[in-house]
Amino acid sequence: MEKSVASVSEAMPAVSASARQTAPISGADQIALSFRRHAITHVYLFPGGTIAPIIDAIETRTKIAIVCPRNEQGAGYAALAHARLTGKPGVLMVTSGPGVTNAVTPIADAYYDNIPLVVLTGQVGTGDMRGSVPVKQRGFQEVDTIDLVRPITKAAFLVKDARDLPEIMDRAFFLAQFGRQGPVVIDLPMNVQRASMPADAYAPTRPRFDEKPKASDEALLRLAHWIETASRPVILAGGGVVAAGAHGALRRLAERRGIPVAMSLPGLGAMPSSSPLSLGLCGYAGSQHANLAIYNSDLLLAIGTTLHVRQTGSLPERTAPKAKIARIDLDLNELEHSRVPLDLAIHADAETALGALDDLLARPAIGSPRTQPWLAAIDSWRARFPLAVKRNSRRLKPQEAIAIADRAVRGKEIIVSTGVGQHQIWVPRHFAFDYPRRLLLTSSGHGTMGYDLPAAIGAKIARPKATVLCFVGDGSLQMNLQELATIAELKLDIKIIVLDNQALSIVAQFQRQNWKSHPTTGDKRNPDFARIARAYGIHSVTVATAASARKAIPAALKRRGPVLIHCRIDPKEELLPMLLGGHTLDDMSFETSF
Ligand SMILES: Cc1ncc(C[n+]2csc(CCOP(=O)(O)OP(=O)(O)O)c2C)c(N)n1
Repeated sequence: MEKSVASVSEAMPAVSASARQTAPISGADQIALSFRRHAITHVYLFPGGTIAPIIDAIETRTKIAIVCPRNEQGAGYAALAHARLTGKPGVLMVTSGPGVTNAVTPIADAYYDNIPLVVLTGQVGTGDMRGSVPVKQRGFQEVDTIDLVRPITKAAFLVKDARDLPEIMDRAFFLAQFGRQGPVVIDLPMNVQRASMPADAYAPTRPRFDEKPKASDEALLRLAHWIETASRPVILAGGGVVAAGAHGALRRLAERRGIPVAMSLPGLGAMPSSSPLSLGLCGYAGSQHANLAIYNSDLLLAIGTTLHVRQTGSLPERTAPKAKIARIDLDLNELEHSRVPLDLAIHADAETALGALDDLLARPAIGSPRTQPWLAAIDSWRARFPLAVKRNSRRLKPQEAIAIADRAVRGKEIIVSTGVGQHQIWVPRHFAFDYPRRLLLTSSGHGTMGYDLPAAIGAKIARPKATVLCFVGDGSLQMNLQELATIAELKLDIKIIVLDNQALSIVAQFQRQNWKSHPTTGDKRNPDFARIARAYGIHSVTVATAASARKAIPAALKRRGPVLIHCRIDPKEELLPMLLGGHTLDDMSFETSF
């Protein structure tokens, strides 16, 4: 990591009182100053001419660490992971034109998964911008950044006058963190970065974080009554529970009232996998017992979750047909436009609402007897529809590789990142999560292959002491394979477990299920990933059977430094059960499509 750290002393001209009146500073220096105001320790960037002034200001006049992956997407996902793990906005910097277009995907991820991110984009000088003239381009590498990112950001600013910079920077940091978190883009023309201005022209005012919305007493009372009288309650916990730090309040509620908890992908770990009340992942790739519980519930309480198609299936009105449905969310728009019809909408952040609810509820003994028959019914479904691995070939099963890794790292602080595909779902099914000791980083709303490796990089930089595991499919790995170079260069102790089925397998399965045809685009002849890792200077091993995996995976995970474990898994293993389109949650498919 040392290589990327700018270690020159922090001699910002603007902070010296004597220099204040006299020495003007540049727009780029103003940006570095605002990083300091917001206690930014790391910026993730890929360089280019139009952000060179800011890079110079950071490198030569601050102690901020610059992390420079191998392309903008890599920098973006690393910044997202850093933000998730520190709770503070990640900072991404990219150059104009191709730098911006490469960054669009991680910006979209930040938007859909509510991750605070401040993105500084270089831009050609204001005199070179095409403005409203009907030509494609005036400046070299000019692109309409603001128009490109507007629908996937909380706000996007084009700064035309350097004197506006400090205030816009403060607003960006405020907006990224306030309410439902997300990305903010600041587009910075070259001449604005280079303009000089008086250092003392800006007196920062501390933006006041507006109070969190507070649930109405009446709504909470109604919900408390429903909880006290329900016989078959289920909680569906989403990313909002994790983001609000409401996992403690959620666990108290579930344990005191004996309420089982199903989770969305971003909500995983809100209830520990080891708890008998955890139903794990629900929805299209959840378990049949979690989905049966939701479907048969008489009270469904959805907290901090969008209830989108991946959680409910394609028939939202029939998600929980026998239940009263209550929903707690920070985002009023989500409540007003809920996909699933609601009986009660509570506009509040998860922690505040659950705290207030706790005060209202009477205190029964742990594991309320009222729900005992319901928990027993769920347990019988759990036994009837296990997420077991079928031993039908000698080949290593992906589920086994994941379970072996899970056991090998018990007792440690674990951060797991994944790509997108079957492996992204096998991980929650076979690896135990328990937020914040064992947490999952994955691209949920945007579902982006290639999130895996760079997210692991940001995670290891943000939490150097944690064990970072990256479970990645062969397809996802190749989206940002170049980031092996960043891992090797920064000597990041990341363990990469490649679940190689020689296919873009989840899409191939989808094609077979729906069109009964052989999906040739899904078949991939892969390189030897272990040799590729070695070429980057990363230790690697290959396993192809369960017996070899049981020895080699724990041994490889014990090594210090980066390791790539190439698991050649059974290419015929499918993601089952799965909820198909047009089916309700009680009716998952268990049938192979081969
Ligand atoms: C950037 C991007 N392009 C395309 C897709 C569509 N897609 C989703 S999963 C997938 C295949 C993933 O393959 P792999 O990483 O090998 O995972 P597997 O399903 O084999 O576990 C594809 C093509 C996507 N999610 N992201």
